[in-house]
Amino acid sequence: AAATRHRIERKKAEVPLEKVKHMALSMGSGTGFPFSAALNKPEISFICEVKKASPSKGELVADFPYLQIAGEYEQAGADAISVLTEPEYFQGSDDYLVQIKEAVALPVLRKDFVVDAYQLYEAKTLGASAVLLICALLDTRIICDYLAICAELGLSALVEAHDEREVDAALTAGAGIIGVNNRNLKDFTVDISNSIRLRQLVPENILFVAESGIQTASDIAMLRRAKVNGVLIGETLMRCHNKRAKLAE
Ligand code: IGP
Repeated sequence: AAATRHRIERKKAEVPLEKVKHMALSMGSGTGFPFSAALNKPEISFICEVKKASPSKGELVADFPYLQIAGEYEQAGADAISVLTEPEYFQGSDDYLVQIKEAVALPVLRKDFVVDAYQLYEAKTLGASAVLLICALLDTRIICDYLAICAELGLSALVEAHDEREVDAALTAGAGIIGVNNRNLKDFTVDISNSIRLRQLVPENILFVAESGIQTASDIAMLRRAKVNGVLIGETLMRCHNKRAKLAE
């Protein structure tokens, strides 16, 4: 988060907050909330992630044709695409998001560590339909403030929780979409039953996403039975050569 803060401070100096804010607000809230709509379906939705590297696994792929990957996800029937823009830990870039948004018709989630409202306006100007707000990084009051800004911009917010306390915080803040991360960000262990257990704490009118460590058709079947609205899959698909066949499993 410190590195991210440093980066945001520098960006702010390049493009002042007032300017990004003005640009974002003048884009209007658009037609509804396409990312939320992508999750609000009778069937389980797939959010497929474009990421080159992760802090737990290092570089996931040697070759990173991000536009081609996004196109394959779209063809395979993905409902939304998640793009890592965080440069320090995930080797992401805002550029990937801008280009992917241009190339596909699906709503795009900007995956970054949001620690400043600046990033919300910026996400809008980049073409994102949604942002990630992580309970472990942000006070409930701040999440609440950021949700209000997102609503004004027509951005959906995926509010990420990892345990009971964070799910409570997300609910208190007024989240419309809660994502439960199966990966423990402290020790990187992954446990899918985490999202299944926490699903029960979230009312049916709030969209629920299971995140991380999802690998097999039987994982999906389990999550479907637990009535999650969507799954967020990164590594498994990034490492898979036939993404279409994998998603059809
Ligand atoms: C995807 P996986 O295990 O399928 O690659 O996980 C996604 O959940 C993960 O990238 C993620 C993430 C995050 C990345 C979840 N929460 C917060 C960056 C920041």
